[in-house]
Amino acid sequence: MAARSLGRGLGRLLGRLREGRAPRRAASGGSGSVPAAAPASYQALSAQAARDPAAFWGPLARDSLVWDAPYHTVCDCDLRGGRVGWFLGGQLNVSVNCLDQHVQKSPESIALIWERDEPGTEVRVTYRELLETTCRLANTLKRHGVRRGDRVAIYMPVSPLAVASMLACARIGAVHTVVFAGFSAESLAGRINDAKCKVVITFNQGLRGGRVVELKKVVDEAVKHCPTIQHVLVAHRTDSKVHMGDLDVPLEQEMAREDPVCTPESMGSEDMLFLLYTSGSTGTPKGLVHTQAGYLLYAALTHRLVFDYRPGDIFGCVADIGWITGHSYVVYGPLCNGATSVLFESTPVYPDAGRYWEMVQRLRISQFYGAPTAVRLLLKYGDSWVRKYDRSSLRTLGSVGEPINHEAWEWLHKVVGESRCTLVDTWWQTETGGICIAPRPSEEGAEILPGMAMRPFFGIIPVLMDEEGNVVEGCDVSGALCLSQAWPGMARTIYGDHQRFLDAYFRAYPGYYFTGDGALRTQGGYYQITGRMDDVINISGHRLGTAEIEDAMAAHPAVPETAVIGYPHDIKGEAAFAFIVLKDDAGDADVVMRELRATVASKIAKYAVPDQILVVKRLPKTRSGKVMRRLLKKIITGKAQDLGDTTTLEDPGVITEILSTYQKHRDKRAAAQ
Ligand code: 7RM
Repeated sequence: MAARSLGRGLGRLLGRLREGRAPRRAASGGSGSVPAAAPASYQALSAQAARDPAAFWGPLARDSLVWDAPYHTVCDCDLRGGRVGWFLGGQLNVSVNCLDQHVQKSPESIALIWERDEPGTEVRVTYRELLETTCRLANTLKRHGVRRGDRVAIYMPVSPLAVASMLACARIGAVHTVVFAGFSAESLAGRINDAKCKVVITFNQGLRGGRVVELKKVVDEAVKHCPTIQHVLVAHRTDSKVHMGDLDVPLEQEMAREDPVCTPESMGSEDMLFLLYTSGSTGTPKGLVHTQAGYLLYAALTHRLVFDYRPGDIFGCVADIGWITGHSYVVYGPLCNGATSVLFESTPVYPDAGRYWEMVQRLRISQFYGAPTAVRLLLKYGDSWVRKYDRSSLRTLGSVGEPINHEAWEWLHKVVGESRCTLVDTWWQTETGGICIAPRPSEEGAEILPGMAMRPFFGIIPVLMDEEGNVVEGCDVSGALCLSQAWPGMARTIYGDHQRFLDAYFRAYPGYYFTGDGALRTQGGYYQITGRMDDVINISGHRLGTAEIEDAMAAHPAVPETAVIGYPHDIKGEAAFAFIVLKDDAGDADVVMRELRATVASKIAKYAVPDQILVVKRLPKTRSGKVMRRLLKKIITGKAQDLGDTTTLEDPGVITEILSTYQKHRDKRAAAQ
């Protein structure tokens, strides 16, 4: 179901954007450009959203969301002060928008297809069923003391109950914080404590790639250190009986006793909807706050227009709900649009490398949205795993989370999409709430260039900055990517630390939101993201601060100093390289390294474990004692002959020392392969 009747003029324009893209031209590989013969709808809308955001977003919000009370002010934003507010005075409930409005019209339409780990055992959930489950869960939360404004942690893999948990929080005005179920007990505890959660919802166990994941055990370990937790609600994914302690509540049993109806709380547009933790270049992960109306509208509209979602489509985003992609494009965007959303529990290679495409064939998926890291992995297995299955249902392919290299883009486009599907490389962040730069929407049939996010969404105004903080104009230029105008989906603050929010995003370039990424503006005014400019790395699409890995390793008594650097990796996109200094009495270095790997896995998560660890005598430091990671990066990426300015080094001799240690390490690794 598309958004309800859109504002008259806008509705017509947006309608034109979706309709009659008749000769569905394949995205050109950069060579022959496709003429943009269509009406100037994308440009007209972009111009309007830039010129008068209130006139653009106001009618859209009014007409495409279900409100309890109308807003009186569309937009009260001042990026100079980091102040963002949308649809002030308005009242609504997000779960009503995602469930009740569709149940009223077509209760038996399918909301979710749970693609379980075991292929061929998918479960379909109708909008009516999902509403009922959500209400029972909401009532269970209430019975266990959860009130409007309270925080609830969700430590669950992708599943209908996880989605119902999110929506149940939304229904009663509680704030969810989903923690990716691959995070360690310590990471989970850190997030629960920062958010002061009252309740955590989990499963006895998870199943992924045929393996059992002991979720409840991780939660048990975490909540020992979480004084605010009053209850642990435990659902069952497997038959295994887990130990139930004082805090534990059997979820399904409790839900069965509850009323399947729950009156929704009427929430203010700017009340908190959820917190989601993400890594920055310094400190512990930050809990970004997203609010109700603006977030929902932005997720729903981008879902509809970037992916060309149409009623009846089966939307397949394979992201985990522990990341923002899962929030916006597995749950909130698709459900607000009344779509059928696929919940993918498994891995791209289980039981074999054909899993995605076998699923596409079996479920008749129309849009497939995934991460480049999986594409790079799958293309190594060869084309036959793809060609074996019928992909004729696919219309749009999407990529997210990290830059997509040329080879992966071409493979996805030509082999998976048979050069027939539109491929959208979508750039956005936890902070932005939804897609900000992507090849669609656009003028009808407009060209798509490989490896490029390309066009800003409506209301997104990208600006490039040079090192002095001046705006860089023109084409074929690069700079720090900033956005100069507020949009409804953006995060409002960092939970409990608004100053950190201002410092992280609004201080470097006053009056602008700074993304942390660098970008290139090409001929034609397209944007290509070049990567992070800070100490954030991206391992298999998982965002991680190098400082977090360093902090975890610093817990080891034999390791006084570390420096972690990201470097390019064939499949993961980036991997972590750790330089460590050992104490004189550290003992066997191999033992220490093994312990360090285990420490990082238990303090953060397995994916955060460095691929390479190198013992050095000392780190390159400035006279004021700062580690010059820039130089280490040059060394491990083979650019040691071009180190740039090294005059601030306390002792320039350290470079030759580390370089020779590194070269020995590299040669040894090469010989071992
Ligand atoms: C959605 C998501 C955000 C960071 C971002 C970038 C990188 C994301 C792309 C990309 C190049 C893309 N949220 N990134 N998408 N880089 N092209 N299409 O990933 O908060 O977890 O990460 O990811 O560096 O700042 S996130």
